[in-house]
Amino acid sequence: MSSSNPEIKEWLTSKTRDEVKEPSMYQVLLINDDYTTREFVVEILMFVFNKSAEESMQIMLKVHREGTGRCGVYTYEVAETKVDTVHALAREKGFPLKCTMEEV
Ligand code: TYC
Repeated sequence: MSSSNPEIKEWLTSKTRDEVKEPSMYQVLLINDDYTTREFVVEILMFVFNKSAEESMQIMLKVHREGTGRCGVYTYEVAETKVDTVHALAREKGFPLKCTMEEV
């Protein structure tokens, strides 16, 4: 901060505050259902959410047992794209798989 003028100093400070504000983050959740196959859910977790085979299996089983589970945390646009991709791939295969996003 080089200015000694308090007004300029305040303007520079508030400008800096605005610029460093972190983006809101969103968790993407898978929802359990009785029709989507376990194999398809594992494939979704591996190829859409970049999880290992082992982690995908663990997340799928958690969703299967508890009703929902977190696939990842992303910025708004990335989370929205992942949700749309899951729904598009599921629709293509005739599965009712649902996915949601919520701010964390
Ligand atoms: N419950 C499904 C079955 O038994 C598997 C499943 C897991 C479906 C997770 C959806 O998000 C899901 N075939």
